[in-house]
This record gives sequence, C-alpha cells and structure tokens, in this order.
Amino acid sequence: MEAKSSHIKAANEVLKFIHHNNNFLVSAHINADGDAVASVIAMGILLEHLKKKYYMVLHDAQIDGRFAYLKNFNRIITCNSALDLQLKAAIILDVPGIKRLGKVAKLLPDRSQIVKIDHHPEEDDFAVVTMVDEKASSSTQLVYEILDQAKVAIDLELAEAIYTGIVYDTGRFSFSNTTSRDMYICGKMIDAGVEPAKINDRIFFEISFEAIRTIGKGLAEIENYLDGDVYVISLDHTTMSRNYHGEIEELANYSVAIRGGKVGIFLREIRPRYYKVSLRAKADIDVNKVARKFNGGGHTRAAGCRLDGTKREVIEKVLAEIKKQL
Ligand SMILES: [Mn+2]
Repeated sequence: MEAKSSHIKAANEVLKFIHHNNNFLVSAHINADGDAVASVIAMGILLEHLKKKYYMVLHDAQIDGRFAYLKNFNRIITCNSALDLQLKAAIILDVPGIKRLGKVAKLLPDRSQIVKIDHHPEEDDFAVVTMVDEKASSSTQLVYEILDQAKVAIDLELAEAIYTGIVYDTGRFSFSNTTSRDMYICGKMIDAGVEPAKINDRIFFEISFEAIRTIGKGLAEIENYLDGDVYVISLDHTTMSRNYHGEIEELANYSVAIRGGKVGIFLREIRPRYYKVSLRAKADIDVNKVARKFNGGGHTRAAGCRLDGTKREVIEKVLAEIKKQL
C-alpha cells in the first residue's frame, strides 16, 4: 500500500531539513499523550539513524509512565526554567500552536529553523517546514511516513513506538480518524515483532484499583443536559488527587457513548474550582470550535480546554457554546 503523495513530498522536505541541520530539539504538546510521546521517540530514533544529535524535551514535570516501555523513554527531559540548551533546530510534533508547548516554547530557535509535524487544525504558523494533515490519524503516522521515505529499517523498538502512537490516537483503531493506511502500517509493525495485546494491556488495561473504582463512580454519576443531547461525567478535586489522569481518561470516551447523545463532557477538577474539560462529539458538532472559545483546542470530534469556576458554572459556560451548534 502506497503512502499519500502529499505525505511523500512533505516527508522529503523534512528529511532535507534534517540533513542540513544538527543538534535538534524534539518536542510535543503539554500533557504528552501516547501519540506525543511515541512520535517524539520515533523521531529521535530516526535522527540517530541519520547520525544527528538531539534532545527530547517536554513541558511535563512527569511523563506518563504508561509509555515507559518505549525505547529512550527515560532520555526525555523535562523543561525546568534553568534549561538552556541553545539548540539550533527544532522538530515539533503534535502541536498546532505555540502555547501548547508550555515552557518548551522558550527553547525554540528562529521560525526558519523549525519543522512542524502535526494532525490538528492549524493554530500558529510557527515553522518553515510543515507536514500537517488533519486527516492523518496521528503525528506518529506522519513520522512513519518519513521513516519510510528515509528507508530506515524498522526494528522492534521502533515498531513499538509507531504502533503505540497509532493505536493510542485511533482509540485502538476505533475512532473516525482510523484509515486503511494505519491498519497497514500497524500490520507491518506486528510483522516486525510488536505484540498488540502487550501494548494494549500496558496502555489501556493496566490500571490501579483506585482508578477502576473512580471510573465506576464517574459512570454511576453521569448526568444529562439539553434533553439528552449532552452528557457530563465529573470528578471533583478530592477524587482527582487520588488518581493519575492517564488511568481514568477512558471516561471521556464514555461520556459520548450513550445512544442519542451528541456531545460528551468529562470534567476533572484539577485544582479547587479549576477544571480540565474534555469534549467528545458524534457527527454534526465541532467540539474543537467549542474548546477554542475557551483557549483550548484539539480535533473536531475530540478537544479540550480549561475553565475556572464551580462545576455548575463550568457546565453552563460549555453548554452555552454547544447550544450554538445544536
Ligand atoms: Mn495526536
């Protein structure tokens, strides 16, 4: 199965940039998820193959430990204020706008020295070379297309990174972004030795006793609004402080799982009166638009933002925006 011609063209431009540079900053968005971590790691492995030096830097103080099985995971460094690497070039993955880089933004070189590889609707034009495709399942898929053009041999470690990014961002090949190309690529990764069940369990089905109970509590207390168009799952600060975000994030997908529901909202009170809001939608509603209203963003069917206020106030604000599209 062939890669898209637009991907081949963009991949070759990225490779040209890599050949002409050295000492790369490789980074992705804050609260790095499976696609962010895996695409950074896969890009790092590509740079190693091309005999380039690089640093993987993320904003987060702690990187999601579910992905610790990936090669070079412990080489990812966190961006504290003292960090001053003076890197000459940057490859930024899974980031539509500068503000999603958090503290890493201040490490960026000049725009003429930045590559952007992403699959979100564009927010900022911060890079000279771009490989952006909103239809791509994941940034990791795009990194695979570059590896493919560079004719890098895929060993097990690289295959695990590629498989992880794609399986994560497609929701185990279930979201609407899943394509035959993803299945094809992941099939090749299985041929390279990836064990799907092992990675699936590690990412999605190995959670703590506390997290399972929290998911149960979230489901049991789901509320409906706007005559069943919108469902809300909400966890208060006390509950949140006992849980890792990654272990309970499946609740976001459940919020839109009810027959007839159009939008799901998953609220996490990460500080008293400060909520992380995850939005999920079925066809017809663009939740990226809703999230952007509150300085957040994401994709049409999955997006997020953060809001101050009581639970009631936050729900009212978000519902008002959703109503505009109903
Ligand atoms: Mn992604």
